[in-house]
Amino acid sequence: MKITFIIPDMSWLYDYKAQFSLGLLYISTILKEKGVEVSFYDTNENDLKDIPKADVYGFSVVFNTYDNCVDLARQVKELRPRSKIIVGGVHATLNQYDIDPIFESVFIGEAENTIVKFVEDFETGEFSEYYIDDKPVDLSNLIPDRKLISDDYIRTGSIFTGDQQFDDHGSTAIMFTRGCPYKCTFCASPRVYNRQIRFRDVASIEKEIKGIIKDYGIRQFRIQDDTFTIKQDYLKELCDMMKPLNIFYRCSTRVNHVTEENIKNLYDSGCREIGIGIEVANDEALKQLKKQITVKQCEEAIRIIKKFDITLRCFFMIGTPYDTEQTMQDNIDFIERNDIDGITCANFIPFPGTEMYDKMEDHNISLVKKNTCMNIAKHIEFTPNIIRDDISEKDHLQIMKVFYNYIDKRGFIK
Ligand code: B12
Ligand code: SF4
Repeated sequence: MKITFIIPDMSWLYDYKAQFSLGLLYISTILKEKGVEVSFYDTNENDLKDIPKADVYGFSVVFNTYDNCVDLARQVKELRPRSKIIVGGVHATLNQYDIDPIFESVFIGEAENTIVKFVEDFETGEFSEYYIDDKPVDLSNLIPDRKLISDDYIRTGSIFTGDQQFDDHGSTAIMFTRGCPYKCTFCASPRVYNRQIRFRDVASIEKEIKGIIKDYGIRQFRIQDDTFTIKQDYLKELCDMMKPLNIFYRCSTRVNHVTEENIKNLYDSGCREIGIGIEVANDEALKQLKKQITVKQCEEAIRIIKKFDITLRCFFMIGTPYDTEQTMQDNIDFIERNDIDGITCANFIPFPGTEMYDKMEDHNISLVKKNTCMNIAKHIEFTPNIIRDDISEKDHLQIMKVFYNYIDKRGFIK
């Protein structure tokens, strides 16, 4: 059996190759173990009509890539009518009842187990419409085989703010956990992982990191986890393992898991950049987003992190139904009074399957626009993605612009 995963348009990202989907690598690793021939076809660089023949074409979808994937899937079906087209990923999982029939099999949730069932079904020719993960995947010995894709999707340049480099051999992405126990109303994670977090064995992570150093000479890592800093004893064990490896990494943490002890452990084991999700520097708006943090906690976390030689990036989100002129000004004041090295600002999209999408009316949203503004970047026209009950789109945009103009002036928008 031959399966080709198709990489859709990701031109809105600065460097889409920089973080190739680990999810696809994980399932490709299992497929290879089962004797399947796996390849990737990148439509950002190649014309779809030149796609090599395969028995199965696969797409990994998030909300933002879904429409393009449907388009591509239709074109592939015309070119290769006898091939099977399958889909998986976060958006397929969350929006499972509204997936275009061009996708003949839809994978719901983690797919390391279900993809094996699919391979078995390929032998008989009897496929299911849905492949649903009915038990969590055993993470103990799961290591993605990076050799399945060419070096330039694995090895990227600097992952640190200001293009800092701590080593000359590039960087790569890695994950230590899956899931998150929190319930932020704008995030897909609570539905994808049912608010359960699972931790990989530290020994398996050590094997993966040592393998990357040996095979690629890479010593800089982007740790992609949602909340791996959540469990103190796990974090300690992990950091103790990483300390002697002479690596450098960036990661994210929730501010309520920032303690001096945690940050010291992170720093000593090579952490040189931390991202924290502030979202909005206003307690009432944070409460509405169910972020379960306060502005005071954010400032305390910043104070602790800045005791170390660690670059600090703060993530903000505008375009929500809770934006007011006051919250925009609160964001600005927050940035002015804290020692922050980098800002990333997201434009809120209510993803299907999140609380804010499912309970739109409770969150003051009357409509989610069809063509979404996926990112805040100079090359993308900036608009809110929702129509609010209380104010016009024009007024909402005016409010968002207060913060947008400020971060633009500060040089935080590329
Ligand atoms: C790391 C990460 C990134 C990285 C890497 C993205 C990537 N390509 O993997 C970067 C920074 C590039 C990124 C970018 C974006 N991201 Co992001 N990202 C994540 C994060 C934190 C982890 C993803 C991950 O690696 N998970 C671990 C792997 C093992 O899981 P997985 O990818 O879901 O794959 C498993 C299954 O889904 C399934 N599967 C996946 N694909 C397929 C395909 C087939 C055929 C099959 C059979 C199975 C299958 O099998 C895999 C193994 O079990 C998630 C949050 C989360 N925890 O999921 C957000 C998340 C996926 N991102 C999100 C978004 C919105 C984006 C952006 C659109 C942001 C933007 N505005 O630019 C872009 C889109 C880029 C893209 N095309 O993917 C949203 C998606 C929401 C949604 N409903 O779709 C999430 C859920 C966060 C959130 N806000 O809720 N992201
Ligand atoms: S935003 Fe972060 S903390 Fe909140 S549910 Fe999502 S992954 Fe968890």
